[in-house]
Amino acid sequence: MKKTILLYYPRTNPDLKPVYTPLSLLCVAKFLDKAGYPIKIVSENLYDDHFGVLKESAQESLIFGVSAMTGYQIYDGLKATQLVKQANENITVVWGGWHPSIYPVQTLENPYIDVVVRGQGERALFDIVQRIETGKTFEGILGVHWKETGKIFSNPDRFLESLDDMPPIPYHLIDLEKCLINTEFGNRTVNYVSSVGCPYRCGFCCEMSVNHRKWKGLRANKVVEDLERLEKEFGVNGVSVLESNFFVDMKRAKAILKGMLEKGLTLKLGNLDGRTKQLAKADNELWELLRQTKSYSILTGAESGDPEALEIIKKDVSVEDNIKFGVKCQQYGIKVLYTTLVGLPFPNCSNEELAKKTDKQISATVEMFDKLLALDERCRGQMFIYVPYPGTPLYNFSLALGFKEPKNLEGWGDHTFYETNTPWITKEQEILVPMLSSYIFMLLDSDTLDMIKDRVKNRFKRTLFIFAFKTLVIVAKLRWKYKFFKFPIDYKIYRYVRSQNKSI
Ligand code: B12
Ligand code: SF4
Repeated sequence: MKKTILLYYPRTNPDLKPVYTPLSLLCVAKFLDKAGYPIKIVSENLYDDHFGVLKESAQESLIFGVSAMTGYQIYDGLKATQLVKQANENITVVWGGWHPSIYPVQTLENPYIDVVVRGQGERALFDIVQRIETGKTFEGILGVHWKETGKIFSNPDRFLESLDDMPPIPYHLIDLEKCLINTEFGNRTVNYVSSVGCPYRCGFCCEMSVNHRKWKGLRANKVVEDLERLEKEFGVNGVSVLESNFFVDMKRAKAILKGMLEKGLTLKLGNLDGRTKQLAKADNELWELLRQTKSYSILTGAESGDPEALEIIKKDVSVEDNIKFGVKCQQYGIKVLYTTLVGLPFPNCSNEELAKKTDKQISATVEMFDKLLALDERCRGQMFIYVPYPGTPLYNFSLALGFKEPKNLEGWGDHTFYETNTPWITKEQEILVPMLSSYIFMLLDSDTLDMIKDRVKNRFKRTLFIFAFKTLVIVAKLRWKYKFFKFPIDYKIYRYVRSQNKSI
């Protein structure tokens, strides 16, 4: 009998319980599931006592796979790995995902980790399992680093493989009901992925070093089949498409939308990721199809209202592209989630110069948002303080400017985007940016209240909550109108209330 493949999706945020579909693990299980291996995917939202489940399942499992982005997932993933290794010292521990892909050797230097998969994991994990079963080494499995008698070995990179030759995402492996979330576009929304990679070169993004500017999209008819299955089998009414760039192949994007119409699908797509310049130039057929399928929202990295910042990022879009795109979305009734970054690392600048540049980036971005958010009150702005992520072009600039790099895997577990890591950000900027992003912009988004009010279960408390929320919306609108962000007493009260009610 085949032994169990045990997979763990660690928590991403120290304060919030995960609610997501563990997409990366469902994907790496594709071939193993097809070949009949028993697979157990564990995450905090799937099991109440998730560490208890890991401990118990470790004994009968062949392999323990962990997925990790840089940051808190490493901390939580290491806790789980130690626990599993203590329960079964013969289990092979495999780490994959973005962080191990960038730092395979440092990841393997951790005594509990045996194998690292760089990049796409579907076929690599299947091959690893086969080799363990037949007692062979991992030599020749593309994209794999491994440890043997204390020495680290590596195989060449695995370049992106077509998704068309893979089995569909095996959603049946988890209790999907526990991963359905309430979004603006459906109270039974699930995460889905239809492509991998991105051909662009943004300086803060690790796509380039992990996927080498390649992109592969699942054939349109297969995407439509997946969507049909999600709607008919699982009763899904919203699909959050989580990938780097949905719109790289416009013909494919249109064929997916046409296919949805032909099949009469009613689920709504949301968070479709795309670039403002390409979308602003897209023909009306695409926009019409987005409207007809009632596609709800596009997520785009507008990045900045400051041309100097766009230049250093090598975003290859202009502020005008961002505005043109916003106007197009407004014409076709599509909500936009705009992400932006401030506090970028310009080489050879002092901390004072960088702080001044950051102020300029904040003002220019606020000015851009003034135009973009006025187009549609559902639009959501987001502004993050730049966090250096390894494997990105801007990372080396940050090191030269005094960013202190963690020296081992445990250290990367403390590297979070919730705290400022760069020395040039001032205390005022540290308060203003999150105030704009997670308070003012959140309140200006007219969808927010509907999306979160049901999280307050008690009817009386819900009525109070709605009243308080609407009052804060008035305050936020006034602050935004006059661009007055001083004396943030309202923001401090809001943060206090939130810290006491983490479910909201
Ligand atoms: C959804 C998402 C999130 C969600 C994750 C929750 C969830 N489960 O849905 C949330 C909102 C929490 C999130 C947060 C953040 N994210 Co994010 N996120 C993504 C996004 C858009 C999709 C992830 C996804 O599901 N992809 C689909 C799956 C199938 O792909 P995958 O995860 O890459 O998995 C494949 C391989 O990596 C590998 N693999 C993965 N795990 C494993 C495990 C094993 C055992 C094996 C063998 C292989 C393997 O095989 C898989 C199949 O081929 C990616 C971009 C992207 N294109 O992936 C960014 C991305 C992962 N996020 C990123 C960042 C920077 C963040 C944030 C830090 C910043 C921010 N401002 O948002 C935060 C904080 C997270 C933290 N560390 O605490 C970066 C990662 C940088 C890094 N060094 O880790 C990415 C790559 C975006 C980017 N291009 O810069 N994110
Ligand atoms: S930021 Fe977006 S557009 Fe730029 S390289 Fe990364 S995924 Fe591509």
